[in-house]
Amino acid sequence: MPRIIELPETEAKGGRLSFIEGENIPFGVKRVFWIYDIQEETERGGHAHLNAEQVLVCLQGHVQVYLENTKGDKYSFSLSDPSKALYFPKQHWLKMSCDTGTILMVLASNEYNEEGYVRDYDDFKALEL
Ligand code: T46
Repeated sequence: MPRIIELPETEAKGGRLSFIEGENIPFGVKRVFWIYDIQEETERGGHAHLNAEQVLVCLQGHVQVYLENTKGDKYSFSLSDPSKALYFPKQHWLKMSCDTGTILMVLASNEYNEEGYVRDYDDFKALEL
C-alpha cells in the first residue's frame, strides 16, 4: 500500500542530512532518476508500472501525487520535505502535479523498460480483471 516513510535525518553544520540505505525502503534499488528544471507547474505521470516499485523524494519545491490501485482505492500525498519518502507498489496509476522549480528524486526497483509501463487508463483498469 502506498505510504510515507520517515527517513533518518541528522541536523549538523547548519543543514539537514537524510539518507536511504539498507532496509529503509522495502526493495533493492536498481535505478535512480530525477526530474528537475521544471519551468512551470506541470502535470506528469499518467501511467502505472506492471512490476516496478518506486520511492519518491521531493528534494526541492512541491509535488502533489495521486495514486490509484487496480481496485479503485485512491491516495493523495503532498511532498515537500526531503526527509520523507513516498513508497508505492507496482500496479498503481500515478499522476502528479509538480510546482515550478521542483526537484524530484525517484528510486526504482527495476531498470528502465518502456514495456513495463501501462500508459492507457483503460488498460490499467483491465488489470484488476
Ligand atoms: C514515474 C514518475 C515519478 C528514460 O529514458 N529513462 C528513465 O529511467 C525514465 C524514468 C524515463 N525515460 C524517458 C521516457 C520518456 O521519454 O524519459 C521520458 C519521460 O518519461 P515519463 O513521461 O514517463 O515521465 P514522468 O515524469 O511522467 O514519469 C516518470 C517515470 O517515468 C515514472 O516511472 O514513476 O516519473
